[in-house]
Amino acid sequence: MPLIPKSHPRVKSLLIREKLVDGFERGLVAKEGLLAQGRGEAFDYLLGEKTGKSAKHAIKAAAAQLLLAKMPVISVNGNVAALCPKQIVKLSKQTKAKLEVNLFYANQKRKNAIIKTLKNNGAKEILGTNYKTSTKLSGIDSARRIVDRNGIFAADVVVVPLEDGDRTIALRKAGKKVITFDLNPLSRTSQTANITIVDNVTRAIDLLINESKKLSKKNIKVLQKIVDEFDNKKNLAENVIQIKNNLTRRARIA
Ligand code: PTJ
Repeated sequence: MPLIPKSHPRVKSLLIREKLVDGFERGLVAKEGLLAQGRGEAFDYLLGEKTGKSAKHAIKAAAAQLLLAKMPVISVNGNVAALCPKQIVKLSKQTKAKLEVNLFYANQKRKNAIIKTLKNNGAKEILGTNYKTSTKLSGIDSARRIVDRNGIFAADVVVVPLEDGDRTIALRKAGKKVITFDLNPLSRTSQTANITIVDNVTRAIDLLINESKKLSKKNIKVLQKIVDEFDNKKNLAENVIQIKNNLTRRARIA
């Protein structure tokens, strides 16, 4: 019998870790994905392991941006497939976004395992698997440059959760709006995306699904106003202040 209730943030964090390790054992997650999880956990701890006001603000802007999109695409990597496959599929249905598997550490076996997981969770069409429709996105050195001509390449809005390196800048240069989930407000991806949700994807994704559902009743003008009024740099700075305040509070307690 656990001494701490399951709803306690520390227990939740351990459950998320277990999901990722399980995903690694099932061949979904790259070895490096375990390191990414560790980095994320550290930032989650500093953020207080809860969805802050700034994250909620970014979630609202992201929902509006997705609903305004003509062709939104959600890019799926190993960590996301292990942590929240059901919700990723639900978000794609709610916002009419396509799903495309796009890996940094490219590996066909892992790609197949991710596709199987997404299908088991209700996905119908998954892009990123057909070499006949694949093309290259310029400005990226990694395997992430291989994208689907009918997916990320043609998209106007791309969701890139738990992202590394230089892809966000390349997507922006290609004229796309980029939404990311990243617990590190200082990462290159966070700093270069149009909308950065600084929260654990496992918490924020349900909120994004709900917000998209709520905002789907609003007209284009209202949605555009939400997007136009959102300032990512300001929002990121607020997240950094949240970390600073948490640290100060914890240091006082200690
Ligand atoms: O499956 P692949 O081959 O595409 O590889 C995926 C990983 C995640 C290994 C790859 O994209 C990578 O190496 O990413 P990075 O450079 O470690 O960046 C991941 C970012 O996501 C870091 O800033 C982490 O803090 C953040 N992060 C980790 N876990 C979570 C998270 N953000 C939100 N929710 C999380 N659960």
